[in-house]
Amino acid sequence: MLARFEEVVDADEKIEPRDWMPADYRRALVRQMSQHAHSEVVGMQPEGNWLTRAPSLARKSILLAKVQDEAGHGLYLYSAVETLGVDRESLFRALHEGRQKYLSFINYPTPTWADVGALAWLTDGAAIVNQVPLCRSSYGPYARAMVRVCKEESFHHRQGFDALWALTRGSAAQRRMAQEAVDRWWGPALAMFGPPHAQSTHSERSMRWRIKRHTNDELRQRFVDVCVPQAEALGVTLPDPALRWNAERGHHDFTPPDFEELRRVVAGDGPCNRQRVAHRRRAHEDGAWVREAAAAYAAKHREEARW
Ligand code: FAQ
Repeated sequence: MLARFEEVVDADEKIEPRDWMPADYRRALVRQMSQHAHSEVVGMQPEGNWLTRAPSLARKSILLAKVQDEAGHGLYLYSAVETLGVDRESLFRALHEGRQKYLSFINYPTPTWADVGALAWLTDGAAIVNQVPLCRSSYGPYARAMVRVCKEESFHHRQGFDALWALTRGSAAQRRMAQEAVDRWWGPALAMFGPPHAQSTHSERSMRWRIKRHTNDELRQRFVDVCVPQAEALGVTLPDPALRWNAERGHHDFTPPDFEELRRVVAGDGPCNRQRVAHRRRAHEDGAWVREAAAAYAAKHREEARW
């Protein structure tokens, strides 16, 4: 069975929920996909914070659509994790009890409207670089969920760029606000890709199983190379004096993010960790009656269908 599993993975075909898979492969998927689902759902908070204060009706509608998309991504991903035999309630419990993680950047605040633009331009941009290869992940339900997610992330990225574009073409105060927000989000966006390869505990195995396709460092480099011309078009400076084109490597040199800070934020000590998890727990408790009503409605229909 192991030989058959490896044959399918090596041939770049998909493993499906009905197929036999090694217990460690299943565990690796549950870990990464549930963290991914949690990131989408908790990730609604930094921008949700600005829904009632968006500068125009058009900006509000766009932001509302984006935040709702994140909830949808969470749903695709929780459903995909359920195909591995893990129920959704237990995933929520793990998140609320701090046993499962979500991505580090979500633990940073969005103090100005420009942060909403910078957050989306940089972290949705990073999410696209990370997630496009996941569309070819070896686990079918994960790969298929990613195709839809990536299409929506492109809109998210674009609307962040557009919000910054408007600010960088505005008054001196607006240009300053945009630059300061980019200064705040550059580091967290670079750190999103995870620890350097030498310190990555899961990469080797996840790459062998084709759950992920590239090292964290390869994706981080790709992200930097993509961002530089976009920053030039926007007219903002990326806050790294070491950032320059290296013709020999065919890539930009850059200063790596502060991995010690990443470690602290992942361990629960970022600027907004406690606030994000407390808010998530409260939202879950407040929504209990909706889940109960939906379950009762579904049960009633099942009963009627039997008759
Ligand atoms: N934050 O061995 P590796 C979005 C953990 S959100 C927190 O390198 P791996 C919505 C890692 O889990 C985008 N923890 O791990 C949005 C592991 O811990 P563990 C969601 C991190 O798995 C956008 C340990 O460190 N996308 O789009 C981080 O091979 C904008 C060792 O690390 C995904 O989730 C981190 N940054 O590589 C909302 C992508 N980095 O489990 C609002 C899917 C590492 O042993 C605005 N995930 N860790 O306790 C992945 O691609 C991978 O899991 C990585 C990490 C690349 C995150």
